Amino acid sequence: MKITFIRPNLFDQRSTDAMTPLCFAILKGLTSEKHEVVFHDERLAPLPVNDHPDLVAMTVETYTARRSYQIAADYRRRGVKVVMGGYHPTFLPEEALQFADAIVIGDAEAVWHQVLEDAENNALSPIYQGEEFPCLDGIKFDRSIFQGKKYAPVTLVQYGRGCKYSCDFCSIRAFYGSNLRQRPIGQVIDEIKRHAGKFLFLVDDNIFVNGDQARELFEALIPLKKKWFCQVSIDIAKDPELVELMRKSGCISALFGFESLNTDNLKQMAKSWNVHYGSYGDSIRVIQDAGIMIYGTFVFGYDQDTRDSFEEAVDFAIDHKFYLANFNPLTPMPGARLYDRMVAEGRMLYDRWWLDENYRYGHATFTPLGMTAEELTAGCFRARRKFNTLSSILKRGMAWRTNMRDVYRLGLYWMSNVVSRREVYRKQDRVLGAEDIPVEWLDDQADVDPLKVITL
Ligand code: B12
Ligand code: SF4
Repeated sequence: MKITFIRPNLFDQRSTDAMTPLCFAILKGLTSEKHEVVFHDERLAPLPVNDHPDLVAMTVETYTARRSYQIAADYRRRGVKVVMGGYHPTFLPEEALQFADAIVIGDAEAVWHQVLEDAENNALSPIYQGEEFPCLDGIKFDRSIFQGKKYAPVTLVQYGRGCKYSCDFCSIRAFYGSNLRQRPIGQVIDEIKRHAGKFLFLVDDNIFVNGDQARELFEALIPLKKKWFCQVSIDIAKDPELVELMRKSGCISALFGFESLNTDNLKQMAKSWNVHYGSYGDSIRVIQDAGIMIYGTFVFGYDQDTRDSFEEAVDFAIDHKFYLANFNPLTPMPGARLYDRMVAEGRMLYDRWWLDENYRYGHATFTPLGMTAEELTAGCFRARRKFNTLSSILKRGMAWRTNMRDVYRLGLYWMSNVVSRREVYRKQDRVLGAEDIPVEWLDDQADVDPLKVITL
């Protein structure tokens, strides 16, 4: 079969910060050599016109759902079968099935061979779902499909899946539940030795799932002399020795979800543990003393937030000389507990914001209690702009222990801040998907009753 893999963008436009989508390295690794595979990443180049493979496989996230459905509709109009997988079809299978011939729920590893066999026999089932979470031992990443494409010069590597925490807004917990899986460390190290350049992004949802495993991973990374980034829960700061080991193993920056400076908000989102082992100030000190640059993320719109919360958070991030920071309106994602609560409380502004032609990227999707939805949108955009002003970049840059510690950090600091500043303006206020495709396409393409509930 001829198979086209597609990574849709949020909008019908190119991005400047695209990274290799690991799910396609996995799918390629699972696909027999007898099939001819072509891969298109819409963030890098426009999709080909009149492509006519036997099967299209797309990865779909909530923010890319509208664009994915538009692309799928175009292929299906020409009689090409489309299979979708990833977060969004997993959470909303009945919606995705209006636009795909088949969907894969959850991880691909256990079912992809069956999808291919059924597609070859022209006998696709609507839904594929593995019986349990597949073991990650032996997983093969075939990165050959990324060759010749202009991705950011960083190698994405996955050690494990899932998170030990359960924040109410989070898609990870909704996707993996309490399941935590790690690959054998030897396999991760071999893969890095074979494929990675100088910079790695360990894409685990939380690299600090448990202290012993993190220690073992960091120790194994030391001899490789790589520079790496990750996402980690801030409770790692309770163990300064482990943080020091993290730095020694090459970690130069880590993303921490601070989310809010208000403890009642943290409680509401089930993230009180953020300040359980030490105040933010104490944790930041441990991390920055070790030389790790902090990428802090904040959300606004929980019940205790007011119009003053934005300024407070952005000043906090600038004063603590964060390497990068993001200030997002809290956005209820289907599948997450927060979404169900907002729907139950009648606070959502759209039926399905991710498909709505009136929704704009960066805008509030629900009515907060402490301000209006417009104030929430404006406050986040203001905070992002303030954090990315030249004076803020210069002020934050003057940090000898972290952002100016060595040539790698300094280079990364400036490059990332320039990109971040540009991205703030590029995405804000944009309609998701291609703007010139009218909203009626949703009804036109629906060949399944949207209200039909599929029993999984
Ligand atoms: C690294 C990363 C990024 C990187 C880019 C990564 C890249 N390659 O381009 C950056 C930082 C740029 C980024 C940006 C964004 N991201 Co991001 N990102 C991630 C992260 C941490 C890892 C992705 C990864 O490599 N996963 C490893 C692969 C192997 O897992 P996977 O993609 O889930 O694939 C498996 C299954 O899902 C399934 N599968 C997936 N697709 C398909 C397709 C088919 C056909 C099949 C059969 C199976 C299948 O099989 C795979 C193997 O088992 C994920 C969290 C996560 N754990 O996935 C968030 C995540 C995907 N991102 C998320 C979001 C929201 C975004 C942004 C929209 C944020 C924003 N507000 O701007 C942007 C979008 C940018 C864009 N242009 O699209 C959310 C999506 C939530 C949702 N419900 O859709 C996630 C889940 C984070 C979270 N905590 O909620 N992201
Ligand atoms: S710590 Fe991060 S990955 Fe874990 S549940 Fe909370 S938001 Fe999700």
